[in-house]
Amino acid sequence: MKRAALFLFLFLALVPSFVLAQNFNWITPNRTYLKLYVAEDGMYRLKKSDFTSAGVTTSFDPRTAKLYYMGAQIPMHFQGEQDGVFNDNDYINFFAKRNYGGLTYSREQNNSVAYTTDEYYNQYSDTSVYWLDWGGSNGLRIQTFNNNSTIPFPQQFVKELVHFETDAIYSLGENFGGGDYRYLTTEKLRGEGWYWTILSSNQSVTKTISLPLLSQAGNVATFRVFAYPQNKSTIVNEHSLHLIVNGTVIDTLYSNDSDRIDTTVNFPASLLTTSQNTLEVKYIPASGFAGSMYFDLFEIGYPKAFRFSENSYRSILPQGDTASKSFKISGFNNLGSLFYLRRCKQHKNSTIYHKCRHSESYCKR
Ligand SMILES: [Ca+2]
Ligand SMILES: [Ca+2]
Ligand SMILES: [Ca+2]
Repeated sequence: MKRAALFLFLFLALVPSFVLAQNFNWITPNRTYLKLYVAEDGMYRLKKSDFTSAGVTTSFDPRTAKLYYMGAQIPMHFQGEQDGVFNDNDYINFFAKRNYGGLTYSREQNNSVAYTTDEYYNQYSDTSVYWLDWGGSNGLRIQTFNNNSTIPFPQQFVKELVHFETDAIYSLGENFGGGDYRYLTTEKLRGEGWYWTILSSNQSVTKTISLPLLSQAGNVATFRVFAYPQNKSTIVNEHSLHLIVNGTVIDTLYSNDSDRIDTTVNFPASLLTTSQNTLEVKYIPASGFAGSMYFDLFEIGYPKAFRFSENSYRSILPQGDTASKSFKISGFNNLGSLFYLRRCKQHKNSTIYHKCRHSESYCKR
C-alpha cells in the first residue's frame, strides 16, 4: 500500500466522524481479509500487486470489495471495477486516518464525569487498522457528483489547526497532598494524563512554525491551550498563563485553585507571518505563591489560503453546509507531476482524454 504522493481531500459530509461506537459483529471468523495499517492521515492507494504480494487472490468481483474501519463499512473508490474484473491497472483509493485518542472522560472520585477532552494522541497506538473484504453484495463507494455552482465559497481561506503536544510526563491526577488518595481510582481522575512539562514561575513552552499558506484574507487566528494546576493557594486566580505570538501578549488566562485551563482565544491573524513565527506560553503565578501547572498542549488555528504547497493541498472544510460552492485552488504549476486525467469535452465527435491542469475548467486540445 502506498500513500499517494499527491493528494487533495476536501470533505464536507463524505467522511463520517470517527467517534464511532465500535461494532464487534462485523467480522466473520475463518474468513480471509486484507489488513491495512495506517499511521498517518491521507489518501491511500491499493494496487493489484498489493493483493498478490499479500497472498490474496484477485479473482473476486471488484464491485463486492468492502472497506471496514472500527466495525463499520466506509466508502472507497475502486477504479476500473465496472467490468467486474480486477485488472492489472485497476486500483483502490481510500481516505484513512491514524488512530487519534478521541473523546476521553476525566472523572471525579465517585466516577461522575468531571470533563471531556478530545485527545490528539492515543495512549496505546498511533496506528489505525482498516480491513478489506470481498464477495457477496456490492460495497460502499464514494459517490461522484457533477455539480455546477455559481455560489462562491464564502471566503478565500479555510481554518487550519496546527497542534503542538508532547506526552513526556504522567500525572496521576489532581492531588493536594496528605490524605488525598483520589488517584487510587481506576478511572482517569480529573487532571490525570500525559503532559508535556511542569511550568513553574516564569517558565515557558515555545515553538516556532512557518506558515507559508497563511492567508491575508482571513483576519482571525486562534490560540488554544490546555493546562492543569499542580497546586493551589488561598489567593484568588493564583495561576496565569500568558499567550505570546511573535513577542505580543495576546491574552492572559487565569485559573483559581485547581481549575483547568482549556481555552481558545482569538487574536489578529496579522500578528502571524508566512515565514517564522514564535509561539510561547508562559506561566506566572501570583506574587509570593510557588505555583506550578502541568502543561499539556497548544493549538494554533490560522486562515489558510486555497493554494498548493509543494504540489500538495489538504483541507477540512467546515461541516454542516451541504450546498454546492465553488472555489479555486491556485498554485499548481508543476507540469511534470500532473496527477489526474479528466475526460475532456467532446470535440468534433471524438472523445479526447488529456492531462489537465487543475485550474483549467476544461481541457484544451
Ligand atoms: Ca476492471
Ligand atoms: Ca497530553
Ligand atoms: Ca485559590
